[in-house]
Amino acid sequence: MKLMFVTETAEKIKSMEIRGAGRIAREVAEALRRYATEIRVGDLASFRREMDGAAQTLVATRPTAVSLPNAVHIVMSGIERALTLEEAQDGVILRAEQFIHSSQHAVEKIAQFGARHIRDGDTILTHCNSEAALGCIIEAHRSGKEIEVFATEVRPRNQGLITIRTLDDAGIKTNFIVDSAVRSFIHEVDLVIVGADAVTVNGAVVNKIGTSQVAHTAHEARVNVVVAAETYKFAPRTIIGELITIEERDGNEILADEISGSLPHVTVRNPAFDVTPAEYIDLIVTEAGAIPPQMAYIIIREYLGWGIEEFHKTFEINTRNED
Ligand code: RUB
Repeated sequence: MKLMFVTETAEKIKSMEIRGAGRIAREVAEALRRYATEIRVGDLASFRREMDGAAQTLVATRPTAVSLPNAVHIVMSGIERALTLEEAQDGVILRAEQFIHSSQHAVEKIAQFGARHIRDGDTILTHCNSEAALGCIIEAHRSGKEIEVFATEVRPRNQGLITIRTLDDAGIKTNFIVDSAVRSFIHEVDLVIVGADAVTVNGAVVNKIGTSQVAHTAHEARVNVVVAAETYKFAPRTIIGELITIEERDGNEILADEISGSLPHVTVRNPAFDVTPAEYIDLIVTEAGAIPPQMAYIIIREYLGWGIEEFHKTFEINTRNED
């Protein structure tokens, strides 16, 4: 009896009406909160079953942004320990509200910390549309620094358009360029700031396709690369070697079916994200402070509460169950 809005939220995430890793996480927490509030079940076991079903529907929408399973994990944690239906329900509602609030707070904190890395007179390049990255740029402008921005177009979904509208609304001088023009302009750029969909234990950053090219170009030109990422974008399961799945979307986002259909030897490939290795990243700004990418494990352990011993415990339990 999945309530409509859970499937609606899932559809909006799939179609990218709801997009951006932070927003996806908050909308998912809100969908679980509403589900827990409005669901009509008679006992604890049914509540757990229903909530698990809703969580699975939401997690299955897009595979890359780890903020999504992390948000679900945070909101659903404790549901197993609850002794009554009411306790389980209240717990989900409370954790969802807390997550949404702390996520908004994290974006504000990152804006303050990130803005300190922007100097008066800097030209910044950003790729895709990241509220965390834009927060830093807008905060630097708000605090009186004179800055200029290069924003990429972001093929195929043109998230760059959302970015330039936001920058324009803030009154920030902005240059709009095609993705392939980054190397032509990198010598006019002092700093690259991007967001993240996932940060792995070895400090690699998964973000919109093209980010690794931007970072590689910046590295070659000795331009610093800053990643703005809330702690819930760090990927705990990379500790045990799990890889981040890179979403590959429909080719018709790049080339209309009627054209590709007439080209039998052509396959359109459309990965939505890529991986930037830690060596091309100077700093990751989180709400807990700015860290070098090599310190990603500390964030996973201290802020998400997943140390390697957690996995040992899980494995022990699993092994015991199999005995
Ligand atoms: C969005 C994207 C953004 C990150 C971070 O990709 O790659 O850079 O999600 O964004 P898509 P934020 O448009 O495919 O969702 O800082 O807003 O969480």
